[in-house]
Amino acid sequence: MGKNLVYKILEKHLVEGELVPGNSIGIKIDQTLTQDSTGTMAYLQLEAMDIDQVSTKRSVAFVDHNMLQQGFENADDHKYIQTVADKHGIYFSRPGNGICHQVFLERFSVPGDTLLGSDSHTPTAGGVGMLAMGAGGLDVALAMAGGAYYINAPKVVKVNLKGKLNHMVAAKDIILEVLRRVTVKGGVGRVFEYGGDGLKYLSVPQRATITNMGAELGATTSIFPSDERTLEFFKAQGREDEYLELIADEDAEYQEEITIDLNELKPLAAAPHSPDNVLEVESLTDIKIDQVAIGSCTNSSYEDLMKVAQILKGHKVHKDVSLVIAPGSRQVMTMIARNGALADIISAGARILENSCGPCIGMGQSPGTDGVSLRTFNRNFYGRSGTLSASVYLVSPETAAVSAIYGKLTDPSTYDIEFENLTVDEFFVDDSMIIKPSITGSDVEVIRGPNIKPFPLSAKLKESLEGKVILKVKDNITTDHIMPSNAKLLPFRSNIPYLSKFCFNTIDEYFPNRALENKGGFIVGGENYGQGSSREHAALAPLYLGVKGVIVKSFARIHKANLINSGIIPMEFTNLSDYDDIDMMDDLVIEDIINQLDSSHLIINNLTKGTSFEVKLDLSEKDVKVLKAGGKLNYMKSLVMNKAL
Ligand code: MIC
Ligand code: SF4
Repeated sequence: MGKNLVYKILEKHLVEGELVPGNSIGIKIDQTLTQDSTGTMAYLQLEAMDIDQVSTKRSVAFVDHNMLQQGFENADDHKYIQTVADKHGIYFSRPGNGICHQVFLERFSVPGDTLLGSDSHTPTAGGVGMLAMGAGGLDVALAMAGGAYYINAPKVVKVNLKGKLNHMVAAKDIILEVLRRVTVKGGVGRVFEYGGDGLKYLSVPQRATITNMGAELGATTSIFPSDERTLEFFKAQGREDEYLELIADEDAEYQEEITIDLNELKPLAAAPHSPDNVLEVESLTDIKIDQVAIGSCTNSSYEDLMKVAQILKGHKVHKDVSLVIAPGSRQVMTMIARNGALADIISAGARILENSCGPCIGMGQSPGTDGVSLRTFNRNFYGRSGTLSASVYLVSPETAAVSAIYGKLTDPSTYDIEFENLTVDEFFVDDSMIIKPSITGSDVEVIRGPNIKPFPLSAKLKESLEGKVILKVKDNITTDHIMPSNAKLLPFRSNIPYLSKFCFNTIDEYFPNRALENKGGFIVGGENYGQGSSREHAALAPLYLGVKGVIVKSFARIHKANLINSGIIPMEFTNLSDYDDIDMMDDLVIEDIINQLDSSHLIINNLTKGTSFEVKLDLSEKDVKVLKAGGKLNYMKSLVMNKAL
């Protein structure tokens, strides 16, 4: 049997373990990316590792999330990231240069390379055949320091795209269809590799929309082959020399397969409050809308905004709709400014935002009370827009722009238009907002503002763990529930003591106090606990509040890794019905945890109920060592000390 693309790349980067689906493997990371809201923590951790220069082929620090500067905090964090990057040999993409995933795709992506990013949408670069994965900041810092990245060798799902998309049906509709079929938890432990005769009609920006939102499947990553369409993109970016052809063997083996007939696909929307709550737009056309937001790392390419401009040209945004648009990068913004498309967008009545994440992460533009917002983004989790009563629908740029004109959700396939000039032979290239690092980092002074506080470290694991159940939650809890992010909280990403006061705030505002009063304890949850972002703050804030273990039906990949890195024990119910028998404030004890961790199961006693139950531990040998040491930084310190002895 021949090889698929994923295993071809993994094989080249394997440094530990055997390449068999499900096995723990270590891989070499070629490139890393960070963004500012996870980057401060990642660089504090890198500094704690005491290395001079990064060992990766290329590492890039972006500033794109915390852009509103309502106080000194964000500006200080930007300066910290700029100086720490300069000192350690890391490229710095200045605020205003664009969203990390869009700029990375344009200027740094390389087919066949591995990329680790402290952002869950790092798989965007899979659009050009990179094996690109999201991770917590500590794992990215370790990769910068030259360490391997550990994952379970994935199952590879072939997504066979047949035929061609119809008029006004978009790449966004393809990934929404995958989400409809696979759900937000169906991708765990899998990589989605795209193939089929439909590929030739999909440009790199369209492919990147699909790999970007593949994160919502819970997948390890998604990838497209690197082919003629990829070469076209690299040529137009003036980076032909970094292009490499990369395709799966004809008889490649896949563990699973999905086929999507593109000719059959219709415009789709993800209804509140989950990206897999997917319906056909034609079934939602009576919904009146208050806001349309176009942008985010999913849909803010030149091609997307050219479509939006051509739809809006000569029309006005409906009087009851606020249309906001954030181009993905300075490259995109400059090009639409120069060719007049931006003028068409502005004269239709759109409000132009800077090239950044903006409303996608709640940095402004929260809808009004009970507002209905159509967004071209990738996540519509409860509360993420900043307005708890808002209803957010995720749609393509085509659906968004047409609906903005009519003031209600509108099926774009009823709109008559022939798009032109969606691609160019040459993108506008100006890398002057990407600062190359100093050659002699030792001379650079790292500037730290007063908002940067030390991050919490767990203590070495004790003989037994005991505590109360201080929170019981249901299925599909997101990291936006655990550690909400919005314009008010994002400036405190390097201040865990302050952030922890808001932990689980949208679900249970008394949680932080209860945790402190009870000196921590356990969290009990349902399926897919911790889905969504890579923010390790969703582990560090609970750690600060004394959380010792999380017992759930199943975990999302990145959050589970972040819990282990923080020294919090992730446990899964062996019998799912045991979830029903635990109540808030039950007293739990795990005896002899040090020895129990060495097995694949452990027993928890519920003292309140006088019962005991079994949980599964899906941990590698290394994970167990990390947990016993009280987290990854402690574990690494112990390795260094042992070497010194
Ligand atoms: C997101 O889209 O949720 C974020 C904000 O980009 C996060 C990172 C963060 O929380 O800073 C992500 O996707 O990992
Ligand atoms: Fe930024 Fe939104 Fe993309 Fe996250 S999903 S990186 S917040 S644009």
